[in-house]
Amino acid sequence: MSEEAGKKKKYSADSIQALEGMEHVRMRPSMYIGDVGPRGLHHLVYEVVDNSIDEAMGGHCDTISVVINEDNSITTKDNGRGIPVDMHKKEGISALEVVMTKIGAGGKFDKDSYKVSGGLHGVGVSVVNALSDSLKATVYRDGKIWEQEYERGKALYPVKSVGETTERGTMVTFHPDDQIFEQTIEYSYETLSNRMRELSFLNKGVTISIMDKRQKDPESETGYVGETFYSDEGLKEFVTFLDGNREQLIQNIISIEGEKNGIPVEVAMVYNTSYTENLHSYVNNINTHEGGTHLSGFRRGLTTTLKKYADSSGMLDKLKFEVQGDDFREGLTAIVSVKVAEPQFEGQTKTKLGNREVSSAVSQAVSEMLTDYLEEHPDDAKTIVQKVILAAQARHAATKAREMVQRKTVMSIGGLPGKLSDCSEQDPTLCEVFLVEGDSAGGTAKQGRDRNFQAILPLRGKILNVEKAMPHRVFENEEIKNIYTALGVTIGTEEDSKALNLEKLRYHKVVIMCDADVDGSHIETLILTFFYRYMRELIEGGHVYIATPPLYLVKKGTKKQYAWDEKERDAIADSYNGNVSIQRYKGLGEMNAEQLWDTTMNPEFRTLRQVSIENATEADRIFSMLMGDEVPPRREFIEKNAVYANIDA
Ligand code: 0RA
Repeated sequence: MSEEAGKKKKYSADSIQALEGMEHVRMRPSMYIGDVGPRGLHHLVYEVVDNSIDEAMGGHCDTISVVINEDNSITTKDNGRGIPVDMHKKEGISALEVVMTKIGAGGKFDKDSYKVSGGLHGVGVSVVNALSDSLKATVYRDGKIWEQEYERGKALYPVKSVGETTERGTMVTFHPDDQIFEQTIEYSYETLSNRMRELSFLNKGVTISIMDKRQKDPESETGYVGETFYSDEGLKEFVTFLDGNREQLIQNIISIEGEKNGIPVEVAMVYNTSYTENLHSYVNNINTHEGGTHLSGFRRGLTTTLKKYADSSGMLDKLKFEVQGDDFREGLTAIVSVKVAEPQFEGQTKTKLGNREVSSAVSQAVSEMLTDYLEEHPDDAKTIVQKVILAAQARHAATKAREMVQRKTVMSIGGLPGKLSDCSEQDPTLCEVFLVEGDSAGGTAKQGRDRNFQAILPLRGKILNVEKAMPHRVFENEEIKNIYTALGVTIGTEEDSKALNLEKLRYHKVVIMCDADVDGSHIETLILTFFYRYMRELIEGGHVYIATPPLYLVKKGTKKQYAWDEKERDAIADSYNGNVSIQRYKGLGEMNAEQLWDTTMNPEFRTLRQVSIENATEADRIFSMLMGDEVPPRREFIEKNAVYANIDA
């Protein structure tokens, strides 16, 4: 601590830059802590505690305490390594001062020790410092006690040693600035203690205590209101805590803790006798209220595993309808917690995990743990499958009632949908129907077709995503009702309300014709998903096809040729010796009736792709995996499973 002069110079030069950052935090606090109401106020505590949790996760700390002082200042203390106090090479000041006064210094300087507890928080202790009218940092490290104080983020003096110690750790006392938190600086004991309890479940083995010096409690050891949380079994105990008032259906809480593809995954789950699904998910200790990839991975793992078990157990044999994803989650309480190095948060409240890779990690972990559990606990396995069957039956009964009503209106009122332009041929084996996206393209197709054997059914915009909808909603959907009626298929027997009767199928080719763009492929996917879930027999029977409109028209003088991809386009342009005009078709609507007939509908020249289900179980897995997910992977699946064949050649 010599060379006072040189240090001072450097110190003040650096502090200009630092203060700019700190000033920005004070100018735009919401950017850093969400808001300046009670939420943001409590966020300050979480931010500091997150750093302590970080130490705990690294195995350096096992005790954290939080005290609400009489004046609503907060004191946190941990027995971690202590914030380093040595000279920071680049900044020329104590590392402690860097951590406390530099925005974005975060905590860790070495990139290797990635900060996982941060996530939504993780803006750094310096933000807390900037938003406090006073803060004092005390570090117990290398046998000494070090100290520095700040006001609104400005250091009052260089870091100094104030004594000796055998302890290790960090203590921070801060008082929120009422110039920033104008509404209130009053901390809620409930809010903070709930969060500390949650953190203790999420980080087993760490003792987290909270004490409120504003409230006396003669009964307690400390004389104040307070609690100490410690969880030996982590999420298992969390589930027990959540399900405290419910009746457990199986013997144990099923749990897993492990790493998959470098992603730490922890799951605990149990079934109870209720009918509700109770799922909670966390990323880096942050509650992801909107779910995300980890949760969808969990659902997928659960469904796949239970379904596989149920199928092989033979218990579903007598069941005449399919068991659905929801059926597996009735009465389920589960917590999924993952640690992700670079979490991407999406959604309205930025609490939805977007990282794709997490989904398969969680799903794999759940599959493995559940498979083992079911094998080792056959009684529980049976109980779960029975519960699933009951759930499916209850859902089925409710739906069936609705379907009966629908069937009357859909099937027996008779007549074909008004929007259908039918063909004149009576032999279904010779007939084709084109399902066309949008009314205008439908009009073009109607003009361009051969009305002898080609029928057109325009569909309005995006059809219902049946993966997300309850079955009764599906049967209520106008476009879907039209498809049923136009095709002439009937659904439902006494035993199986979804079974499809193809005897009266009016067209043996059902052709999906959509724009060759993103929207078009989305609609194509939605229609295929509907066929897959509700008319699988139609696909299995080889009746479903995808039309392939061209992407380009290459013209030179009177010569013209269509191209279905860039390579073909360039080849044609080359063969015309350049100087061509190229039209890019963005949609079917850009083609006239003749062009549409020539390229896409005329059996002599068109290329249809036949949709097949090569591997039904794999298809099922993929479709269910994509429940509620975005389109691209689904499209990939379809692309892979659509057999590319010029069936008319
Ligand atoms: C920077 C680097 C290291 C630890 C910390 C900050 C740290 C920050 C806080 C805030 C509250 N408690 C904390 N504990 C640690 C790494 C220390 C090392 O490498 O020795």
